Amino acid sequence: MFFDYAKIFVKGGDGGNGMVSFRREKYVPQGGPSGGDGGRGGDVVLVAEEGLRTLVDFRFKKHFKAEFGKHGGSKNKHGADGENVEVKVPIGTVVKDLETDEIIGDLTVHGQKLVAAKGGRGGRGNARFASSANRAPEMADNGEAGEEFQLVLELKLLADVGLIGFPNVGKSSIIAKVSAARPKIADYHFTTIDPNLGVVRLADEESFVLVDIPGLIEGASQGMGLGHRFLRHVERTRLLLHVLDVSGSEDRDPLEDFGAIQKEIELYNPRLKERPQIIAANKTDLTGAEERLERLREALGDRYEIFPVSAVTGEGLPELMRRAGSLLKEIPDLPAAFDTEQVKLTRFKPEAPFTLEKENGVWILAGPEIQRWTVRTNFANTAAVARFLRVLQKIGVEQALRDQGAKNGDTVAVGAFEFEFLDE
Ligand SMILES: Nc1nc2c(ncn2[C@@H]2O[C@H](COP(=O)(O)OP(=O)(O)OP(=O)(O)O)[C@@H](O)[C@H]2O)c(=O)[nH]1
Ligand SMILES: [Mg+2]
Repeated sequence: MFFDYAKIFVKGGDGGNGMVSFRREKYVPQGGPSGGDGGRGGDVVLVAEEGLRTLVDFRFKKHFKAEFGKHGGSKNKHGADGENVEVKVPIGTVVKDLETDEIIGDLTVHGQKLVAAKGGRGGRGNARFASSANRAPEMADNGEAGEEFQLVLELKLLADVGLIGFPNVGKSSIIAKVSAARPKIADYHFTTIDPNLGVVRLADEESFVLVDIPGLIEGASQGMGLGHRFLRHVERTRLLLHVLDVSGSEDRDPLEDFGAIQKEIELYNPRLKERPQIIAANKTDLTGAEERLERLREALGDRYEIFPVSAVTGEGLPELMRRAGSLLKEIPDLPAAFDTEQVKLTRFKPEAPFTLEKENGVWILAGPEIQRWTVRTNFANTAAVARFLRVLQKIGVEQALRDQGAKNGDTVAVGAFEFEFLDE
């Protein structure tokens, strides 16, 4: 099985900070708190799109960041939320966390969405902190940072177009010219033993998978020259690209070649007769090609589209690939083309609220939840710090310190912030 891979970086937008401000009223030196909340950062969302066939576009764009939330304003003005960013991926894309190799999701249906990186929550403005005990709170939250991940996208490649033909007609040379595939090319038969896949990129969000099938010979349908093994690959493609050598370089007649291969694929599976097929008349750079091409056109031109090409000069290949791409849009997917075996959609694992380790006599407190609170807290503000310490107590930090043997007066470090553990 062949896979297409891409590594991408996703980051949700940071949340906007909450605002500290007070209403200004006539004759009242300081009115009530009126600092607005910060906006939410946008999410990065992966969306399954049926028009896409490969991950080739991610070779050109790998970073996806959603917009940040705006800061809260005075007069209770809520900061605007950041916009989400949608990233289109082909159906069948499996998404993994690069670090843990854990499957985060599997996009199997058109339009299915997966939030790959959540935006941070906006910080609360000081208006939200007002209480009967404190009518003029001086504190506000900072916005949370958006999540960020390195992701691996993985897609089982299913060939759309199969290159078929006799050995040595130039199938591997063609795939090497139109894709990043680098198969062995040589002037002898059966150079290719295993099929090669190549991704042909036509434009943004338009690509297809081409497979270079080993050469077929007469008797292939009977298993000659590993015919069965190779013909199985032919069966799985939606469009056949029949490569003929019109230079006569091997003293063979392209028209006879064509008939012979047609016969073999039909014998192998009669339904292959209905599979759409176009012809690449290759090696047009050699002398004598013109005349054979003419005869081919006379014999088959009304039934098949014939594209004169040269895998050596590259001439004619762009037109041929564009035509294959446009034909594919009209050809339905093969019913058996997609494996039914699917990975179940898994969610992000709930994270442990914090980690606690002792290093050089100092307790180091870390973890995503702690991280979020350190970002939100303005450590220059006593009220905010007091709340931060209450949060630590609530999520069980105090208990954990006690359980792990922390003593009165021990130093606990959270990022750049340090405090003393007082166990009473
Ligand atoms: N002049 C010329 N030579 C070509 C062209 N295409 C392929 N060749 C030559 O033909 C020979 C066979 O090419 P391959 O691409 O290996 O042919 P293949 O169809 O993959 O062959 P198998 O893997 O054996 O089935 C090589 O020597 C190529 O350099 C062409 O357009 N013009
Ligand atoms: Mg080959």
